[in-house]
Amino acid sequence: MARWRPDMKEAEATPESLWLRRRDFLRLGAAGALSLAWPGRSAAGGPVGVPLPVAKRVTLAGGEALTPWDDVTSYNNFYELGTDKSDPAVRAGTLRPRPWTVTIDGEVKRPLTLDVDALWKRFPLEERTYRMRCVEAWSMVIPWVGFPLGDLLRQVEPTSRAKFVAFQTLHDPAQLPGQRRAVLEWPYVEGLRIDEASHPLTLLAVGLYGRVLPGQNGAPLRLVVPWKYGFKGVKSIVRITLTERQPPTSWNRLAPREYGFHGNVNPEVDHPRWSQARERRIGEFLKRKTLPFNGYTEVASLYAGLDPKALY
Ligand SMILES: Nc1nc2c(c(=O)[nH]1)N[C@H]1C(S)=C(S)[C@@H](COP(=O)(O)O)O[C@H]1N2
Ligand SMILES: [Mo]
Repeated sequence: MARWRPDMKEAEATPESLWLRRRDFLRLGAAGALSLAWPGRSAAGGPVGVPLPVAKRVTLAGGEALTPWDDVTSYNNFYELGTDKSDPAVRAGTLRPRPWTVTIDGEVKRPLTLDVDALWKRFPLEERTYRMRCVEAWSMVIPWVGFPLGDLLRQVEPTSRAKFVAFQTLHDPAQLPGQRRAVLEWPYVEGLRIDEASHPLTLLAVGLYGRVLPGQNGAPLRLVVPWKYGFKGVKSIVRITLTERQPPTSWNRLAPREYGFHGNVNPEVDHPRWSQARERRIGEFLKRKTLPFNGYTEVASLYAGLDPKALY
């Protein structure tokens, strides 16, 4: 099978599963047809890849300018594809995000195992433009395409014992050669409390800029939690497990003094080795102030009574 590239023509990529069929157009109506036309501007450096049917657009970044496609897809953290920011874009060709199976299991009444394209087709896709803040004090504004994780959780019907949601990245050193080195314990794992996972801002993303996710950004399915540091946004997910106990998380396991379970953006709590008060927006020269919860203060009620240090 040909190596999967984000700029593949529909006909070269996994057939059928990625094609927009006539009934998708009919279901989506005018909004769907418009969204297909929109990302089609193919100016140099613009979005490439298979278009996704976006049913709705929501901008939640206070009118701040989008980070260009080129930056979003060439300055990445994805240690399974190398530890330099430029590595993932160069090496993403080893990752084969189609076909791809995702399992949702654990404390649920209706566990699911299905193809990733069958999964997203259960939900109307939304474009959500979010500020994203990495723990390393850089940030971007990214138009993700995905659906609320809460919508999926409702379909699998959590049991009364479900308190947390655990996520797992693919473990396959042939596709993710960085897993041959023990920089982290593999596979990469992350977790949320179930109330965080069900919050309407929490997305499972399958695309950005209207196109399918490139490998370096966590194809075919990744988590996006805009009020938390970027490390919570686990990429290339194969399994989502609802649990009674708090699951282990990769960066917390490696350096518990530096990375908490919550990972909420908090300008007042410094990382032990640097300040979190300011950030460099990729593409800008002067640093800007970091906002509490990355500006998404509507989530503060989730943490009432919790020590702000524990937020990190
Ligand atoms: N599997 C996996 N997921 C991961 C990482 C990683 O190394 N491996 N890095 C995290 C970190 S630290 C950040 S900042 C974001 C970066 O996402 P982006 O490259 O799409 O901007 O991915 C997160 N998800
Ligand atoms: Mo990060």
